[in-house]
Amino acid sequence: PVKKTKVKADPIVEPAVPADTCEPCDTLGASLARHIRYGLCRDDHDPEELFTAVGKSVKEQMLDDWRQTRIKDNQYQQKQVAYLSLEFLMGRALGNALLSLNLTDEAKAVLTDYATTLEDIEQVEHDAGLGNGGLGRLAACFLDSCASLDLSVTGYGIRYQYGMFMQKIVDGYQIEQPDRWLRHGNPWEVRIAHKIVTVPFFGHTENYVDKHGRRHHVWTDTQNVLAVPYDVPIPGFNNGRINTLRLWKAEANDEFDLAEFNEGDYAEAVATKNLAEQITMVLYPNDASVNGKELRLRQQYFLSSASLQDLLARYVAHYGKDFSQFSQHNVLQLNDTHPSIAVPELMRLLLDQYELTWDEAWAITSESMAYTNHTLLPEALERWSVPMMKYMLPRIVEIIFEINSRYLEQVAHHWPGNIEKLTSMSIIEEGPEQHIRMAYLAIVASFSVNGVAGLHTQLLKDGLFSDFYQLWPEKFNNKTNGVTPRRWLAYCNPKLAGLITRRLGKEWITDLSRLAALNAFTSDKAFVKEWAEIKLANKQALSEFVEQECGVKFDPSMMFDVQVKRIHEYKRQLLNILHVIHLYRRILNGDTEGMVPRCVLIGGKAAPGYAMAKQIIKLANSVAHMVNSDPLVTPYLRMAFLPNYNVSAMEKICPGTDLSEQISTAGKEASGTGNMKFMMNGALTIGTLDGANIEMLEEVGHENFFLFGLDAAQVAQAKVNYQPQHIIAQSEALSGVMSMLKSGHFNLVEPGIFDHIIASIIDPYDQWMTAADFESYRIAQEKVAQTYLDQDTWQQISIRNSAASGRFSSDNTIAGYRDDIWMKK
Ligand code: B1H
Repeated sequence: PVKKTKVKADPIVEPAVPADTCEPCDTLGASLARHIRYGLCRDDHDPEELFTAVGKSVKEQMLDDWRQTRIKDNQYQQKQVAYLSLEFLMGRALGNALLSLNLTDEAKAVLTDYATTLEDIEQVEHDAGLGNGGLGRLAACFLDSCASLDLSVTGYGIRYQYGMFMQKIVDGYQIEQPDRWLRHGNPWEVRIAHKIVTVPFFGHTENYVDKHGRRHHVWTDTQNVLAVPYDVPIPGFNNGRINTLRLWKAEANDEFDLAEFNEGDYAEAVATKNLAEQITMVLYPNDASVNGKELRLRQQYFLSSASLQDLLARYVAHYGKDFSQFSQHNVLQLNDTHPSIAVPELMRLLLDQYELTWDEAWAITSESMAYTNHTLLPEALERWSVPMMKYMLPRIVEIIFEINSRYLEQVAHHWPGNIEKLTSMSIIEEGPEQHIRMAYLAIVASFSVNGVAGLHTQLLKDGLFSDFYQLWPEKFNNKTNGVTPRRWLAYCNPKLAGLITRRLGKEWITDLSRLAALNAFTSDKAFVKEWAEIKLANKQALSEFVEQECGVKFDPSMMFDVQVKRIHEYKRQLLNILHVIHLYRRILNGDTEGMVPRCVLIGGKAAPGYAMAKQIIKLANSVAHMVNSDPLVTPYLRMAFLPNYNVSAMEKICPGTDLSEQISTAGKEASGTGNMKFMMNGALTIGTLDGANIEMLEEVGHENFFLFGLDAAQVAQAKVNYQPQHIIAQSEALSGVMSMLKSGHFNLVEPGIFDHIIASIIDPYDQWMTAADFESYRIAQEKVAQTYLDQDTWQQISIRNSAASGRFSSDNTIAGYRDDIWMKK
């Protein structure tokens, strides 16, 4: 059957009657009482149920504003932005929602009636871990900033049944467990059954010429999957705007295999429907590396198609089928190439469903797509096999080839006679099997291509995408990442936020540049004292958390030295561990002169298939074990590996950190965002000239930042003739560390388990150049210790770091996206 879904112009009707004539929403207290009395159906309830009732009550407080926001935005008074992302690492929502709605005090008061505290209820909420790390958390910070800046931005993502896996540590090894975050339901989401769309897969294409001589394409015999939207409210900060995060769930449609059905295989026929629902079952847990699995491509297409159909239906409801205005009113921001299959999908919908011409469709597509690149690492660049894609999405492949052939004409025009350019710049990579280069597809179709920090964007222009930069310099721009000051200061560090507000007023919460005024207080003794006391109290709280999670006692009088992020060789947790071993050796040798007692915390998840990252976790745990079990060592040094690092853990960690470790090999970390959270909360940074560190250093000044290591250019240089063995031989400290590692001191009962790690350090092809930066890191760490000994100076530098963090508010970043990309023209 030739399937051609009729496009129904579904006018968006918001019946005025109910909301305008019924009683206004209950107070939070009344609403909670109602949920507990009528929502739980029984009198005994566990903490999860109480949390659910609280969440539903808080959601109710948003419903009127949510509706008003939706009605207003359906008028297209401002440009509509769709932020497409395979990841939204939201974390917990309760505390943040209360802060945004200015309901925190009311909630605290209400909960006293239930013999509990807001804090206890907040801890019950399961993190929404729908992301891997920085890229997913950035999307979450952006949603907060967009709503707070009163921008009409909808996040489109996937409602994974299982988010980022839970990490357990057993005998020092990472064990992955499923994250059943929806087990107790999700009070924030609303299933919107009347906005379900259908996403096609498989089948084949046919084309024919009609009596007017027009060629038509049909993609037929498809297997269709339902995409069901679940909406989550995104409240702006105290401004009445409630934006939407629309997460798609895959469900089977009601088309059964009738033959099977009638042959009596009823159960079999129904069971095959599970295949459809697999699409949104689980988040792929690879950070900064691709997983070429077919199911991942299905997720990407599912998200892209559902979101575009949604967007187009909404547009048609308001403007009818005149798409000439589309790009004036809509923009799609692609969070890396993961949703870049939206490019040919938008073409397909415009060509095949709405019957536009190629030129019309291409004008619309290329004027509405914008692409953000998040990494230069070759292992993270997506390439999809053409045969696989042909089988799964035949019509999409036809469109990609057509885009490519038209685009290559431009390349040929720009570089006449240069066949090599045609090959190297083609969207299709030739080889034993053809592949689609998704980044090239995204660049060709986008009017904006941005990197996520100054250095990163420069490296894109000079290296990875230099040909494209020559062809279309105007497309390229930088948008340095940021983090939301609501969650990452106001909410997670109430003590420090309170002090800042008492001195500066509360405007900093929506204008973080105001923190610069803190510099004036560095000579105010009482202020500095209070600043230090707050850090100490936060360290006390963090030490309780560490003891509970790791069973290791961190003494708040010691320096808290923290590295939490995904485990990856380029992030060089290994360098940190080598330094711990160095300190450990010094203590064993009685060389404790000038040493500052420190507690080193490392946390992060390794991709389940990343063997080296998993060995690094084991090494961290083994070293921690040796350090912590020697009473001669623990007065000077303690170490813990924190299991299951996630958003809510960071909310406890960053307020209590003295020293933030941002020690990636220069040129490898596109931006980093944890670095900014620590800085806002007054941590000092030890770091390389990489990613956004460079801009942090620019803001705070060299005297307030512990810089070390090769820069990106030097890394490229040093690679040519890298001799780690030689470097090790020249460093007494590193030689000592290496011999201790080799001696098996940390793996007495498991001989050989660290051989790969040792080999990687002495490998002349070690891309991450751990040995090259060791000495300079060690010296920078000595400077850290010296500085820490003078607590007055340390606290002043801490204040200066907070004061200089204003630029790294995601409000600032989003203002840039708004002005330079979304509202351009
Ligand atoms: C970042 C990723 C990423 N860059 C592939 N790339 C993924 C790549 O599931 N996958 O296939 C998942 C994630 N993530 C990070 O983005 C960068 O490493 C950080 O430096 C940066 O701060 C962050 C946000 O821009």
